[in-house]
Amino acid sequence: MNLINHTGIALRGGLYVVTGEDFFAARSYREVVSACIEGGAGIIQLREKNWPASRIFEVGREVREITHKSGVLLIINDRVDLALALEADGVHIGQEDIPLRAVRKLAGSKLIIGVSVGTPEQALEAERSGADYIGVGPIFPTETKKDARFPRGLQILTQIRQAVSLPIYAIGGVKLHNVASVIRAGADGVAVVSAVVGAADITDAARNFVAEIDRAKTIIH
Ligand code: TZP
Ligand code: MG
Repeated sequence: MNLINHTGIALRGGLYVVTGEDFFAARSYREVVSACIEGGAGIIQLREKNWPASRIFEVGREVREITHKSGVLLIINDRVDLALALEADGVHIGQEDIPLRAVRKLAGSKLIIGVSVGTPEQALEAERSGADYIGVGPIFPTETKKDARFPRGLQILTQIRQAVSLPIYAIGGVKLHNVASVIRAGADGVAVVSAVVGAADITDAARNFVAEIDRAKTIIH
């Protein structure tokens, strides 16, 4: 895994929690994000597809404060402008967002840039264009992303692991029972929405994920 990225912040895999207020069951952003961090999440991605920028900024400021205090990375979904304005650690873009090279031009070395990929070709292109990590998926079926492509299965992780040296986060339908399989297939970490932020006990869920990732890694190495 290539740990040196544009910002100098090392990405070591582990638990990467992606938000979505729809799953919070009336709990606040503060409560949910704090619980994720207490459970050991190393990265929080603020992802609210249907919110106006003003609301993302407002909530983002609160999340920035919480993540900053605890040394957890904050990544903003889609919007490089909001990531810069919030002094987040990074931005996450998909294949249909502003192209990576253009985002890098705007962000320079201020932001980690993560890219969603679904094929080895997209992974190679992301690496060549200066991505700092990739999200690979959807690995398993998921109800969370309505426009998600077909599940790629574990073999895509192995193929992409062979193609690039970027840190890989597996996403899509990742649950406690299949975490070990995605790590074994080549992922460095897992990006999870519903199984963490939708859990009745978020701290406990995050803690279990972290333990399972660590366990899977010791078995491999
Ligand atoms: N990108 C690919 S699948 C997905 C995203 C954002 C949703 C993952 O959500 P869940 O609830 O962990 O399956
Ligand atoms: Mg996007």
